Amino acid sequence: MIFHVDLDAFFASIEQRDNPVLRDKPVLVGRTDPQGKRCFRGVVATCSYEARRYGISSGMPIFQALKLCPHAIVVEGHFEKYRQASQKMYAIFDRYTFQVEPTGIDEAYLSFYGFEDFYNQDFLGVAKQIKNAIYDEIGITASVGIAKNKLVAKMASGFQKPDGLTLVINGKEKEFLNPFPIGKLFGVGFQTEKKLKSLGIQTVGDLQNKTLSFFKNTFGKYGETIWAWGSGIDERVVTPPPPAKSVGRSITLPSNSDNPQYLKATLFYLCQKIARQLHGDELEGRCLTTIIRYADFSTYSHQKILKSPISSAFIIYHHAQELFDHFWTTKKLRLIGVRVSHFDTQRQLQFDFNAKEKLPKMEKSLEKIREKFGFWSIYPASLSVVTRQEK
Ligand code: TTP
Ligand code: MG
Repeated sequence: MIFHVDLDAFFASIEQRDNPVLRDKPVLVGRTDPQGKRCFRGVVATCSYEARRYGISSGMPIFQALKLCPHAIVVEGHFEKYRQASQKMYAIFDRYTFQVEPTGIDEAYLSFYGFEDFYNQDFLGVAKQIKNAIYDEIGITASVGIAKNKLVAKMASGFQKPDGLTLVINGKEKEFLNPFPIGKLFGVGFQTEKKLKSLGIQTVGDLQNKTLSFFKNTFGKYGETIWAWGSGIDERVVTPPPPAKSVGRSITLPSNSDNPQYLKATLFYLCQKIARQLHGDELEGRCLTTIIRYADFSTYSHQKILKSPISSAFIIYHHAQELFDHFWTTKKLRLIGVRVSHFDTQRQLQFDFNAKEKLPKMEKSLEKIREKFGFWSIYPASLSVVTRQEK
């Protein structure tokens, strides 16, 4: 089975969570840039479900929204909070399956193929647990759609929003999609909707009554996909993203600066952010890069290859600062960044030699392994020099 999980009115729900005055009220969140620095109050990024009752939706100019609902409360977004909530959501998913495909800051596909016995086929139960965990740990509601493929799961998660839970039983995909207006079918944009309607196709059911060749002839390859999706057929698999190749952070300074103290404090701040992610993802990197952009936009990056992989904020900062001191010309900067890359794929186990009482036990275990597989089957890395000569 596949789940599609989508947080409800995400940005607005977080604002309502943190400010009781906003609860149960029509709330509009102004568009925020991803760094959370400036808020564009011109357009609605999202709005609470109380506001949606007035016909307000994402992307609508705020002045227009306020005409529909004059008592709506407009708030600025707080991107850092949304990022944290999103991270928590993904951490919850990881507890239930490792097959997670993120599709946005507040939504993802989760695959449970291979987990049928593990969860006793009780996917409604799993979905309820995930919804409860999101509510308890993040403080907002989510909607979940469950189906045998991505398309139907996605349509199901939106079916009973907010706080929805919809399971489409195997074999009932076509029936479930039948009544949806054609414009609501995932993959159908505004232009296609117009064209489909002009052909007399108002609902997904109307699409299902047409043949595949009709769609192929009218829309080409895209038509095949739309026809298949409308018929509840979707072969796409849930694909987790490839592992990160680097972890980096940069910041455009609020105003250009040549104050070394301030610049280094910013550098240290970035290193702490990077370390948090590296620790969370259990990564260590051997290459450190600093990026500096001067007021005239000229940009330089400098790299340093390290003897051993690093993930600690203090050590990242130690090397970043060294590079920075070496290359910065003391002219004003507008951007500063740090990146750690070249991750170690094989992490070495560290024996804790300080725990002396454990040593005899550990050595006895080593001896047992050697009795069975020979001395060189297991040895401290420091012996590799010997092995090269003796083996
Ligand atoms: P969505 O999941 O599309 O919307 P939503 O969570 O607000 O509402 P729903 O209950 O229908 O899922 O997007 C997630 C967040 O992304 C949303 O809260 C705000 C942001 N966003 C924008 O900034 N601009 C946009 O145009 C859209 C659609 C979303
Ligand atoms: Mg959402």
